[in-house]
Amino acid sequence: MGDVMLDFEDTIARDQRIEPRDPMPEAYRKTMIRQIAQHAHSEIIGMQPEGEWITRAPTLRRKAILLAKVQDEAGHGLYLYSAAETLGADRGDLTTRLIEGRQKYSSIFNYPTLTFADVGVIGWLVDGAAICNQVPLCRSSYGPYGRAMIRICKEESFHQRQGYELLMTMMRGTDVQREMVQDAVNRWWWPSLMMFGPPDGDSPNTAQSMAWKIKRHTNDELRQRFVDMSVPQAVSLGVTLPDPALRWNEERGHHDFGTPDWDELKRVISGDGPMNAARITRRRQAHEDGAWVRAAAAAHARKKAS
Ligand code: FAQ
Repeated sequence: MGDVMLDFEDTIARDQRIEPRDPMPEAYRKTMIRQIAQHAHSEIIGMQPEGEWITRAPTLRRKAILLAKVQDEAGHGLYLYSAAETLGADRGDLTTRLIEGRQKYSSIFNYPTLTFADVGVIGWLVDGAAICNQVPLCRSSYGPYGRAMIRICKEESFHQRQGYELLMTMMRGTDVQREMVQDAVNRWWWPSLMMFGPPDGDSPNTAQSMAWKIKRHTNDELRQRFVDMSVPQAVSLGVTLPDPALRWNEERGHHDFGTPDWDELKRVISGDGPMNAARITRRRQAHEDGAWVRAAAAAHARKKAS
């Protein structure tokens, strides 16, 4: 066991990847499964808020773009479940944990999408925050996770740009369209900041995950990076970010900003957000609807093996 730990620590110290068959401490394996599963569930549940607008997209072009984006999120979920399987997790078990409320997914997907402007704002802010968080994860110490993240980030970048382009189009439209965009920004800004997790002083996992080089930056560092990145984009778009405390701090070389409502984050994480119940009910229903496909695939596999 001593040697196992030494090999592992040495690989981490040399900034090399841990691969599925490499020795690893049980706590590292558990942490990786937790983070990857939460991430996979987020991609799958994350199809719902925008998916609700596929049948109501304003043009054929917007509908085709939205369909492709939502399908990409499904693909991300599948790569990530595969990455979790390399650590010995069982995909069926992970899904059961999700639909029984025993495993988390990102708080952001528990807010409603009220107008089509929400589709643009999710692309701009939610995919923007996801990229900010996930680009450093391409260098995460667990090989299959880091490699999955490279492709995911490329697709998320495209998603972010399509959201921004949709919003630019709406901002060039009518007063009502501009109001829709501003209203969506007002509703999604603070939940987007919460995607980065609790503040560093209140994050039980950050120190160990940084030591293991799973996470490369703390939650607060990435949140700051996201704010700094979003402010000039908001100016170009012509929208106001709903934070009276937001201002450039010359000394720090960063924007100062207000404090998110951390009690709201705790409520949403613990299942008490505006759309938690609806999201899980829908996921459970989809899982039940797919039972015949899983049974058919298993029967086919048995037949081929015999
Ligand atoms: N919501 O000690 P920390 C996307 C949990 S994908 C819910 O800071 P950690 C693509 C956390 O799991 C979005 N739970 O934990 C898309 C931990 O749980 P525990 C998802 C949260 O792991 C776009 C506890 O609180 N992205 O958006 C949240 O070091 C558009 C304590 O927190 C990822 O999953 C939260 N916001 O850091 C799809 C990225 N924050 O230990 C569709 C990978 C924290 O009680 C449309 N994950 N928790 O079981 C990560 O980078 C990290 O896991 C963090 C949390 C940063 C999320």
